[in-house]
Amino acid sequence: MKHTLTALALAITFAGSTQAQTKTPLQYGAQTTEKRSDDAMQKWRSNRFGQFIHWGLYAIPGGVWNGKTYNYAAEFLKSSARIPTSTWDSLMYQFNPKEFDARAWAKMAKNMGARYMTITTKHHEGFCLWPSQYTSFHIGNTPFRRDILKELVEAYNAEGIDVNFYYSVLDWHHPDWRYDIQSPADSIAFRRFLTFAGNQLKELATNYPTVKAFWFDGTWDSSIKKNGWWTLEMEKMLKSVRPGMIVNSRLRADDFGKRHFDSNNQLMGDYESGYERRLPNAVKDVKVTQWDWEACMTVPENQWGYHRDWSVSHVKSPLELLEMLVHSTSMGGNFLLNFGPDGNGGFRKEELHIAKTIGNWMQQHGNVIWNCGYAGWEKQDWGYFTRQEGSAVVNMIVFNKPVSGLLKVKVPNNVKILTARSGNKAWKVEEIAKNEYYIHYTAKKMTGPEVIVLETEKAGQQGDKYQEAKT
Ligand code: H79
Repeated sequence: MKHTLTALALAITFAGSTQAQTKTPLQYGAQTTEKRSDDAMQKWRSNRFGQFIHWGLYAIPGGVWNGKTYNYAAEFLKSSARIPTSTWDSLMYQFNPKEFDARAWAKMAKNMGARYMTITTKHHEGFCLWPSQYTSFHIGNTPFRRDILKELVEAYNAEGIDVNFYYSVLDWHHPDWRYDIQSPADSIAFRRFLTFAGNQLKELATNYPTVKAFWFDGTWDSSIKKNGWWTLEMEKMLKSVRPGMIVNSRLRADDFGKRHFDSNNQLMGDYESGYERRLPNAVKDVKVTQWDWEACMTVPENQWGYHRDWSVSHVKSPLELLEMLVHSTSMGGNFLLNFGPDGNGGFRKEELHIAKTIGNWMQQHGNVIWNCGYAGWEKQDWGYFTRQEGSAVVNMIVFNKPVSGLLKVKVPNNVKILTARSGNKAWKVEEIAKNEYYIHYTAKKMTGPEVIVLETEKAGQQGDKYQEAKT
């Protein structure tokens, strides 16, 4: 039956390529076909820069078990070192992060320029950073006891930073979790599991009323793909408990188990969350500017939770990460930069250095990031454009200065550049061809990514000043 349905869906989708109006009927597909324009979504979008925090029991071993270092992601240590669940779970009796100071974390994020923070309320290990009434595997039963989630929400909100909740549906602790449904017994167990997860989600949305968004993970297994109805039910439930709630596309599966984008190619959830440790190509992938999206990024190649040894892969520099933030903004997306505090609640020195360096730049230039997005202008080699929606001002963020000092800018038809400035320094603007300019960027040396602000004007139709070549 399922195959027949899939074949039917394929046939309809195929036919749809010639007859655009033919759609696969879906019960659990996308709920809207456009970007959300309500205040909550506009706020999420305007934040642009977020701090991701992965914190759980995995921070204690930090990738090392019985003297052996496992180089795969620290939060996967239970799986990499094949540690039995009862052994792993007993790490909770060691969880006592004496240095933890929610207000210090929030200040660091604020100084970095982050406008939102996404925290792992529960990662794949199943350990909860809040005292959940639906499991005993939570922070309240550790020596630390304090409600870490509550302290974080209060401290970040006090700094004016929105807090979003990461929640892994995949759960290595819960006995009813299934990777697939292969028997009636699996089906019954998994139903109990979905009820458990639904209860926890409702508990989070109810008890932490300022939560702005849910960031779902661990939703790629067949068990979830066969229960697309549940992913829609969760989206609806969270939005009814908290109007304005935002959910990522990773939660969702449709009637056919299609994820992120439904069988009619419509984005499910409120924004696309498929960009993990990579960014859309700034030239080839401009289609992403049509919907909301967010990229999440690690500092080393693939470590989210705290790992003691960062020597085995490239560790990104503050400048590389800053360029990724600008790149994301220029394509209308958010950038979520990950931090993995250690078992004591402290950040490693590399992370502190990144936060400080990006923060120094953001304090001067944050206004080309926050509230900004895709400018609609053709990408050039020297860097990126951003623009506040509807504004006549376009920002250039220059990362690579050409040896000529001439920065090429191509404008859309009937747009004229009036001035180009960095602070109170004006750069010469020279029109060189139809819809093409040079900005004479004569600065002797760059000390960081330079911001040049272009004042533009809508021009009338241009005459025949520029002749087209006949070839
Ligand atoms: O939270 C971070 C990661 O821990 C999480 N998502 C980000 C945001 C993540 N979960 N899984 N993955 C990323 C990738 C999964 C890789 C796997 Fe495997 C492939 C899991 C099972 C097969 C590698 C090989 C790990 C175990 C076996």
